[in-house]
Amino acid sequence: MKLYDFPLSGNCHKVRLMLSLLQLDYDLVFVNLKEGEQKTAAFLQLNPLGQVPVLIDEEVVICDSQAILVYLARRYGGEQWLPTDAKSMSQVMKWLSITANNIQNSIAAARLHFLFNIQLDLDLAQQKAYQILQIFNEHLSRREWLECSRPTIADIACFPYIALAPQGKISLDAYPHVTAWINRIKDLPGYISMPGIG
Ligand SMILES: N[C@@H](CCC(=O)N[C@@H](CS)C(=O)NCC(=O)O)C(=O)O
Repeated sequence: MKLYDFPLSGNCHKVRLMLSLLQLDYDLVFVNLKEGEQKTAAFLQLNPLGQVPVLIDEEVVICDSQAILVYLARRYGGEQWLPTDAKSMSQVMKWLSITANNIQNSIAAARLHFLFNIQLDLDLAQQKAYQILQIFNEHLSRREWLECSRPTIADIACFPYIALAPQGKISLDAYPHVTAWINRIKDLPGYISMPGIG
């Protein structure tokens, strides 16, 4: 397998973490986002959206971190990481949508502003970030994992940008159930970190 990657990307880290938890071998291909390598003709052949991560597994090319997690879980993870019964699968998928929308547009957006000087409505991003953290904290006050009483790709998909929240000047201090969940993920066998996650 080959992962087109940028080290500071939380979306790429979801995939690196999943590959490690599944103990899968792969090659990393560095895509220099700062130099615009993701917009070259060659890369756009892989992902017309011009974004990392992209995973290639033999003849299969997958873009979008959530889609890649679904692929890895189904292809290599058995029932553990993405269960196939209708209720459990829909519960896991809900969190994939939440991370791609609510987390990306709030917590991840604030981080982009401070780390890469991206101009955006910071007040709105931070306000939405605290709303979503409150929802996670309440949800995790009653369970250890987001769904299914065990780690699934729901947890892996939501983890990086929440753990990276302090880089967007969003404090996790008021969310003890979220920080306990972060620590449980860090304790998983095969866990790997990335720059910005302590
Ligand atoms: N929905 C996509 C978003 C991917 C994304 O935003 N990738 C960023 C890095 S985290 C990127 O490649 N940005 C460069 C660009 O948009 O030009 C996913 O989950 O993979």
